[in-house]
Amino acid sequence: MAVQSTLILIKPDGLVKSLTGNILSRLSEAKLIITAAKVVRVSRELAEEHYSHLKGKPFFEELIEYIMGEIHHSNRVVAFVYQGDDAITKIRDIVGDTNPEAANPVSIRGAYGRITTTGVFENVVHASSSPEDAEKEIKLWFRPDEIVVDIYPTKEVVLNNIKTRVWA
Ligand code: DAT
Ligand code: MG
Repeated sequence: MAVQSTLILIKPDGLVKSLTGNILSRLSEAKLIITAAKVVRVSRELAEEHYSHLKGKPFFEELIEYIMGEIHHSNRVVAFVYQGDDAITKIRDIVGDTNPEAANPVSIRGAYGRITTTGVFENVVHASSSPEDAEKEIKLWFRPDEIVVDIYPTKEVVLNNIKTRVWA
């Protein structure tokens, strides 16, 4: 058994269906710890980078619109990092297969997901599927100081001339 970290996203359909509590209850069965959590407004750039491995697929554009919340009129997802022994497999087992109609009916996707008439897999949650994917995805969605444990190597930099937003 290896200690792993994995990225979970509650997608816009999970949020508009008010499933956050149900999903977190199911995920807690894995007996892992949450090391990061936040609500994220999803830009097109973030969406396309997250799904870069699917660029060119016929469903790519709808997938991007879905994760950006355009289909559900809700431009946000909730992102978590979970950590623990075999976290990636344990979470994927609870989450279920990619296709919600093929997923085990007691999995999150099997219980709450659906395929739309235009063929979008509205599968409620994202969960990393390998250590390599988890590293790419955690680094994409979180900065090092947003995670309460050290997972990947970091470096300190001094930034000058960076435009950022502060409280007025
Ligand atoms: P997963 O989300 O289970 O890791 P993936 O990485 O292969 O699956 O694909 C990412 C998302 O893309 C998936 O959650 C739903 C969508 N998708 C994948 N294959 C699809 C297909 N054949 N038709 C429609 N959507 C699909
Ligand atoms: Mg995947």
